[in-house]
Amino acid sequence: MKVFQHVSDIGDLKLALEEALSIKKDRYQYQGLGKNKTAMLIFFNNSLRTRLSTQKAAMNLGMNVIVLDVNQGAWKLETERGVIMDGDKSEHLLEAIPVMGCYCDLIGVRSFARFENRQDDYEEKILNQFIKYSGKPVFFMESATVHPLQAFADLITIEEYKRSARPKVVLSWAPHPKALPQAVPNSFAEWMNAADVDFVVTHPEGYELDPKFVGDAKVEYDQMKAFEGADFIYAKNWSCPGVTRPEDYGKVLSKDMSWTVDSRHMAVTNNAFFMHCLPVRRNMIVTDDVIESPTSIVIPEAANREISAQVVLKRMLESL
Ligand code: AN0
Ligand code: CP
Repeated sequence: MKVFQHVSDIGDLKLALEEALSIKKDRYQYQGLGKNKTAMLIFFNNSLRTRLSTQKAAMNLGMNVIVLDVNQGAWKLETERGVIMDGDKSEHLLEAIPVMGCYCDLIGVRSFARFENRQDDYEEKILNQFIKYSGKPVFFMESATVHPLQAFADLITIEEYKRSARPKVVLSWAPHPKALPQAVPNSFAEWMNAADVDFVVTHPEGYELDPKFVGDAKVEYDQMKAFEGADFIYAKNWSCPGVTRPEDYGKVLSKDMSWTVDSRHMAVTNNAFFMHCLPVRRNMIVTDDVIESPTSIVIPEAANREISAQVVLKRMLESL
């Protein structure tokens, strides 16, 4: 695997899940694979889980790890070509990327949507430059439009907790004070569409996800109706994807607190498990009692980030 961006990059999902569960049983079984290999993790944005779980996964494989917070100590980077660099940016991405590539065997990059220009974000302008100029396999650690390590961990979690062959999984928009990217819901939708689940998306009007990711998944605008009989509730805020009105891209269109997942919502489900990628704002996205309830699986879900990262790194190491 040279790029990990879309669900299609992982190949057969059943095989990937089997591999994940086998690694979870013995996460040190491939310790020799990463000997004298270096993973470089580049962060343009904050992280807790991605940073720690990916480092842990690399160490489980016997790799060395280098982590760079671009905004803490590195030179400020220009990303546009053709700019006269007489401002505060000291270095261009076009030099920085191949230099980073010199010091490692695999590169992971986190670079969120900037919300300046929908086309730039949806064309993955930053990550594509890493693919093009680093000379190394690149895995996405949340880009402008996708968060595949999260979606893979979510799928592993659903596989572990499901009580029926084809569970009903509901992705629900929930309110948040600030504009958040669409990467998590985009990838979740893409992966759920590829998995053996009954997938439903619910959100207020105007929050329609890009068809490239949501495909022909069922969209139900009535949140309570969507929740009926659900086996898994996956809550997440996202800002306007700008599908129907491009001028609204990245805007907060609603802060409707009736969409906060609470016990009234959970009561109509099939005793559903509650999921969220974290970090989560309590009593905005979900109430204290729901996230603290016995059916909340947000911690095991986060734990599976180590496993999804390890499958991806293992496959990249195997194809070096
Ligand atoms: C980010 C997001 O919504 O994309 C990261 C989630 C994994 N969340 C925040 O910035 C709060
Ligand atoms: N879920 C997730 O990616 O968390 P971090 O932003 O803390 O890495």
